[in-house]
Amino acid sequence: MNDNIKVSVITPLFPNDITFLEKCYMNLKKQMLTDFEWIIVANKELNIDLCEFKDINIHLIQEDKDNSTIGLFRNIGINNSKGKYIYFLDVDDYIHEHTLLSLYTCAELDNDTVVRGNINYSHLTPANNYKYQERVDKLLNNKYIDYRILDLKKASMKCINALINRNFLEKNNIRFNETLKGNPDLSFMAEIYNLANRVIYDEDAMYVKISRSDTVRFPSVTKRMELEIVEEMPKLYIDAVSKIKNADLKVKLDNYIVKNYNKKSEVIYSESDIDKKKNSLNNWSKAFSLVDTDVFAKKNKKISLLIREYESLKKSEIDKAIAIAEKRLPLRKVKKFCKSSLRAKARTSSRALLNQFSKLPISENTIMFESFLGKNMSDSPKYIYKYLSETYPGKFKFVWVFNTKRDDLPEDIIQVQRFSIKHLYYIATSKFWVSNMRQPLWYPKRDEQIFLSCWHGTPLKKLVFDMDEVHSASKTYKQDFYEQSRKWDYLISANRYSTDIFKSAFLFDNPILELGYPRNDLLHAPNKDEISNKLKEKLGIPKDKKIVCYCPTWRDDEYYKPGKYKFKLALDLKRLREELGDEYFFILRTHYFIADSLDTKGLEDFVYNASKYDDVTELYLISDVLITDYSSVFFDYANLKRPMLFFTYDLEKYRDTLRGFYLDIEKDCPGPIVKTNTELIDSLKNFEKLKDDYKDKIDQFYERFCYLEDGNASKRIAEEIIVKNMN
Ligand code: C2G
Repeated sequence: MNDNIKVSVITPLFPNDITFLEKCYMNLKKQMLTDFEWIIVANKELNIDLCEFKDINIHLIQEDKDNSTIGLFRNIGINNSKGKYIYFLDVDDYIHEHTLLSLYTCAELDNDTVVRGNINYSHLTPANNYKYQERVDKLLNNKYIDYRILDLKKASMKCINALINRNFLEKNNIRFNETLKGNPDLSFMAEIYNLANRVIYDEDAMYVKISRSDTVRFPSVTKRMELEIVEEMPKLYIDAVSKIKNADLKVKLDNYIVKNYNKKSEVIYSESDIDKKKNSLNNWSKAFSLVDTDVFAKKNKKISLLIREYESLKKSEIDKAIAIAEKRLPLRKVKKFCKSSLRAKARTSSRALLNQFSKLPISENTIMFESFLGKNMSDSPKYIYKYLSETYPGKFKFVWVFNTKRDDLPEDIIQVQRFSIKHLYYIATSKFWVSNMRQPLWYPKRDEQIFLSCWHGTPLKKLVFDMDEVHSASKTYKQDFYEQSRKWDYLISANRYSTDIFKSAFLFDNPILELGYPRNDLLHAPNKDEISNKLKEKLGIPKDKKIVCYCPTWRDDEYYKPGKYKFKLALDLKRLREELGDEYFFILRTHYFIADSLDTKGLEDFVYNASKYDDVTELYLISDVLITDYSSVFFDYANLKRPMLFFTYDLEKYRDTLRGFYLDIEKDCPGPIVKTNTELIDSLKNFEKLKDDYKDKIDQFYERFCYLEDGNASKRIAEEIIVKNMN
């Protein structure tokens, strides 16, 4: 043992883990405990470049091993470690700055063999350490660290965030089971707990187990080996039981195997090959022969079928267990359906109905349109519909999906209520889907159908697989997106910049139609001024003032629930009216995710709330200046070559924590970045100067992003994808 190395931190590294290495290094670099070594164990063929990682003592071990397992790599780490204590850290997880020092300090108090810290589960890396300032202060001032003795019945069986005395492992020759493909922690920790005279618990030594946001490209070992891990559970349990005598631990292990059999039943019995299924059940039978009978009864006293299943397995009556499971599992599904929410019930029923409708013939001339999840009739779907309706009257059946019934639609539209039976019918039988958003995961798409995805903007904000962490409400955003976008046959792009981003951000490899945005055709209409005047009359917008259109985006971390986001207006409307009311009139429009409504009472002579107005393109047309923040609206508004302002009062947070951008907005955006109402008022008070200052930048911006827009994008895309493909 090398005296000045207090802890050996061991990290197994597999090919999908490389992307997390630097972040893990940065995390360890911040540790308050400094004299530790970081042992990284990987396969020989993995190309690992550590030359930038200079600030900590790293020991990279690369072995030429076939079917390397987590257990094997951790054992190699232990065999090559020099620290007094061993500590396991998974490369994609996070430990607070004080964690190692806190555990080490606790262990050294009474020279204990095992100290466990706390484990928190999250999909986000903690932004700071504030919560543990008191613990940090105690450590800095060598004050007593309070800990408690851990009740083994409550002890975590994970090896992460446990500081283990290395001599204790050597003396008892404790190592991981290297043959197990999944996580071998159970038997390793069971043996340690069984032999240790006590286990202490340091609640403030926090370890954050981070769920990977990108399991498509970087699935963890447990994600990749899901089926093998279930298959191995009986072996892992039997291995663990063979290493212990402690009664509390035996109860814990029994609960583990019984709970997992129940939880993974669908997986276990889904094996179609009967011999494989019986072989797997034989392993469960061997495991159950070791389980104390009363554990079954206690665990699932209500589910008599399940207990009979256990008992059959315990007596190795495999056929009988299968027969019982074939009754129990469908019953469990029905019970789950009955207990599920109305929404979940609707989804299950919809899937069943869709399966029936999918047996019907495809309707070759039917096009199903949807914009912003049924919220309105707008965006590129609207302009593709408009082109086809005007050019080919009577040729197509136009189905539009809305959340609420409308009475202002053109004659040739069939409207359906989103998720109604009629809607399900058209999902299953329409030849074409034209939508600008992701469709629900449960939509089945038939090979004969063509999904034209319009998407909804040239991106400024980092998207999907280009994002690091996901702060928005949906934690499975990346894998959901990947699954949904595999059903898109075509994706529209307004420019080369978007095409390149969509390929990387969406991992999209179907055809991208770089033909301009149909939704911007209106901005190039030959009679756009006449249309603008008519719109102002329709909306009661004054013609004798300059019109400002304020279109902010949403904030990923400010939400009530998925799809329902908060918005706090940062514009001081009263002050703006005082200072600009003679010259300007404001149109306000919140993003379609925003659930909050704007309070414009008493300001009707200065403000029009257009948040519910269908088509933002029409609002661009009647506006002399756009104000936005990080919304993609400005790429479209740039088609008009009119001035715009960027009211980015939360720029640091939005850019540096929430999303990140593809552009340097301070350098690339064709308008001033303003942070306060005062700055905004000053810019608008100097409107002519604003126009002159940014004229060149607006022209350059137009050349870079609007060069394909000529008022005929709808035509090009409708002809290419719909007219040509209609049989
Ligand atoms: N939008 C709108 N009103 C707003 C904001 C946005 O009508 N106040 C519409 C615009 O058509 C805009 C689109 O919604 O182009 C997307 O809005 P963003 O604010 O850009 O945000 P998001 O929905 O996250 O889409 O590639 C585009 C990105 O995916 C951004």
